[in-house]
Amino acid sequence: MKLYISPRAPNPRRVQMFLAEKGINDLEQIPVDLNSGEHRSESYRSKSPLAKVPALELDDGRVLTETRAICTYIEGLYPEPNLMGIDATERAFIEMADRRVEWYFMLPIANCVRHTHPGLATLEQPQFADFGASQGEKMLGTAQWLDGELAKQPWVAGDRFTIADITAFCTLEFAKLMRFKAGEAGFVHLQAWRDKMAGRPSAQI
Ligand SMILES: N[C@@H](CCC(=O)N[C@@H](CS)C(=O)NCC(=O)O)C(=O)O
Repeated sequence: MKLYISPRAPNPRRVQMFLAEKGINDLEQIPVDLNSGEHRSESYRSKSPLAKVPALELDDGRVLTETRAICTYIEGLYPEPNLMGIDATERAFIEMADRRVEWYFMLPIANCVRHTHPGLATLEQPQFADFGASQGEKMLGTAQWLDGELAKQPWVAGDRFTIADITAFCTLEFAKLMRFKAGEAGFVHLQAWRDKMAGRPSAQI
């Protein structure tokens, strides 16, 4: 299998952290240069038609995209340590937390960065600065919610480390591009959790 990634991009990083947590370190990783538009090339689009990373090319040539789908596949192949839930109930609650983070935290942060940061102008055209700024405000509501969750439980989805922590951590690290730091914004529990996450070997990627 081959994993197509992009250094510093949050979604590939989610898969890279997921692999690291599973102790998988022999999967071939192929960098795709987003700045030069390599992901829009015909050859990359033949693998990922919507021109997105990450993408996982299977040994039979089929290609999986979408971070959660790739992680679901890896979890199936390498069940330990379990990161996505061991039974129907746990799987559903972890997925709920992960999707909340993805849709209501990662998406507005990505929109804010993509529409306001000059470095992202090559990816996002046209950039709508006002829309970006409003998305930056909107994500504060989710940060507040996350801060409350982490005040009462050690991890994003509850009492153990899961894929939802990986999604939230990669999102928060990406939010540095919009100069957001949880502690400075008053979210002390979110900051403490982020600092704990930053100490994991998988976070060094
Ligand atoms: N929903 C997708 C999102 C993938 C995505 O947006 N990837 C970004 C990098 S983090 C990308 O490929 N951006 C290139 C572009 O938008 O042109 C997933 O979960 O993998």
